Parts: sequence; structure tokens; C-alpha cells
Amino acid sequence: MAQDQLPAPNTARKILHIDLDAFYAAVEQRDFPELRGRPVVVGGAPNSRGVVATCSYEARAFGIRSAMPASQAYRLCPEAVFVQPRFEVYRAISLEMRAIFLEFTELVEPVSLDEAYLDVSARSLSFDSALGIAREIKRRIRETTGLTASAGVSYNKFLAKIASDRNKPDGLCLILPEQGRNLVADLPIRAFHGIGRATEAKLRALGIERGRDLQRWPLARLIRQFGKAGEHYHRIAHGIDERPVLPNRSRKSWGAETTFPTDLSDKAEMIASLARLAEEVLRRLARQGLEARGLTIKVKYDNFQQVTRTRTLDHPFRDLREVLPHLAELLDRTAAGTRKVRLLGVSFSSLERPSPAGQLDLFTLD
Ligand code: DCP
Ligand code: MG
Repeated sequence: MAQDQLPAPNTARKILHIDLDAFYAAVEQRDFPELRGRPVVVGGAPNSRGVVATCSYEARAFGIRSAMPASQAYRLCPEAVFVQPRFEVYRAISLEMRAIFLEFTELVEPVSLDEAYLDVSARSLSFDSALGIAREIKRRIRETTGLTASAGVSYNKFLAKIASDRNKPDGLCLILPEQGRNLVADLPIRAFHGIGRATEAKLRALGIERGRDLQRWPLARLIRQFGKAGEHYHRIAHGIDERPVLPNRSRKSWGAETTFPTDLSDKAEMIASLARLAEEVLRRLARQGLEARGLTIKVKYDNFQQVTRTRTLDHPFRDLREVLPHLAELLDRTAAGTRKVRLLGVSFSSLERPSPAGQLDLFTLD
């Protein structure tokens, strides 16, 4: 029997997943009281080609969602307030939230600005006590940032995330080891970790729609169909996920990009835009005390086809002046100019912390 090869749920693990509610939109409503209670869309302007980054729950009632074109959001709800994101503010809040997590455990794995996994096994022997920690973290976040978060508590990452999503907004949900398998049975497969659109289509074609369908499939057949991933699907279908919470997943690169209101064909304009993006990222790196030796540009042509070009130096870039000639050369290695360009991006990699003169560089990050 396939099921016999599964480990039992590890009931000693206490994993939390914390996720702020309608993050960017909630921040805008916090800072601009006139936006409270109203449909708020953060992202591109309604007449632009930008997309919705996120929107308030009032806007979600109209069917507006993340990643939707802003023009479509406008059609769904013309009275919505469209605001530009303020990333600096969001980043600062993200750091405040991280500091709160670290009061409770060192084992914090940030997933995005507003989301993280915490392993609190060492300090909570019971799920009740883990639930208490989650409640306390929510309270601290609210007190410090004025924002609500949803928290999920369970015995692994997959179910903790499912749990935090359950009672959004301001939710708190516990999934016990004995509940895991039954709960997964009801879930649509697209809610499963690691199952994207393509796999979903493949599973559906096999008649697998929900966890319970997946549970019935023998491991050997899943492996035949999906290779190694088949084993992962099999495990999560039975509520088993042994991925550890990995703290300090330091970033390997920092970048910024921009989509133009109309496609660019002038190379001088493109270089000016790349320079602005590079300057912004260099400023962010400097604030983190980081230097970079690697430079990548991203070019998306008007047909959405995308290319990247990279250069790595043997010393860190000192300033924008040193970056500029490389931007131009990298752009020359693309078809930009002959072809129109809809998006440009710049990212820096091979990050280092400058060491005091004469000392060895102990903190190379990659
Ligand atoms: N975000 C984005 N583009 C996306 C999805 C998200 O720019 N396609 C940004 C905006 C969100 C933030 O990331 O505010 C966090 O993403 P979440 O998926 O957690 O979404 P929210 O926090 O906005 O809503 P929820 O209440 O569902 O968590
Ligand atoms: Mg969120």
C-alpha cells in the first residue's frame, strides 16, 4: 500500500504562518483615513497598462483581484480609489513585523514582505500554547503597525499556510494533526503547495480535482505521471510536509523594473530609464550596507518576449557613474531599438558587505 510508506504526522512540530491582510491597501487606509471603508486599488492607474498589486476588501467585493489589469479593475468598480504603491513604507513595516517575530523565535522564514513562517516548536509543547503565541503576535503587530494579520497554526508549513488563509481577514486558525488529512481531502488541488496552473490542468485531466482524489492515487502511479514531484503531491495529499522553516534566507539580488505607458523605441530614453532604475536599487543596497559586483538588465519587447543580459565585475560597482557604461553595453547586446520595448528592469547580484580596509571579507552573501 502506498500509504504505508508515509511517515506519521510529526506532532512535535508547531509551525505558524502569518500574513498581513490586504497589505498595501490596508497601509493606505491606515495612513489616509478618507480611504477607510472604501474600495481602494493599489497599483497601476486605471488608464494605464499597469496591474493591481492588491486591493482593499471593499474592492474585492467587486471582483477586483491582485495581478488584474488596472483597466479591468476600473470597469468593475469605477468609484474605486486608485493609489500608487509606496514601497518604502511597506518595506519599513515589513521590518517592524520581522522584529516582532524574532521576539518569539529565531526560526523565521520570510516569504514576502507581508508573510512568514515561524517554527515555535522549541517553546510550545502543546498546540494550545502555539495558538497563544499566534494570538500574541497578532496583538503585537496590531499595536506596533496598526494593521491586522491572519495567523495559521499547524504541524507543518503547508497546513499552517492553509490555516492562515481560512478566516481572513484578522483570522486565527489551528489545524491539528488529526484534522490534517480530512481537511486536505476537501481542498481543491490548486490550493496545494507546489501545484501551479500547468500541473492543475494535468491533474484535472486525470480526474483529480480535490485532495480526496489525490489521496486515492497510488504513489507509484503519481511518480510515473509526475516524477519526483509526484511523491510530494502524494505526501501533501495526506497532510505530510516535512520542509523545515529556513531562517535568514538572504536575498541573492535586488532589482527594480518599470512598464512604460507606451512602448519605447528610442535607445537614449531606454538608457535614461535604466539609469533611474539602477540609481534607485543602488540607493536601496547602500541602505542595507551592501555592494554588488553583478549587474543584469531585463528587456521585455512589445510582443512580451523577454531577455536578460548580465555582467559581473571583479570589484563592486562604486556608484551610478561606474554602472552607466555597462548598462549601455548590455542594452546593445539586445534587440532594443530595432524592436520596441515595453518593460525595462535592472538588478544587482553577487552582493557583498564591504569590509574595513585590510580585513578579509567575511560576509560574502553568495
Ligand atoms: N502583491 C503584488 N502583486 C501580486 C500579489 C501581491 O504586488 N500579484 C503585493 C501586494 C500585497 C502584498 O504583495 O499587498 C502581499 O500579498 P498577499 O498575497 O499577502 O495579498 P494581500 O496581503 O494584499 O491580501 P491578503 O489579505 O489576501 O493576504
Ligand atoms: Mg497578505
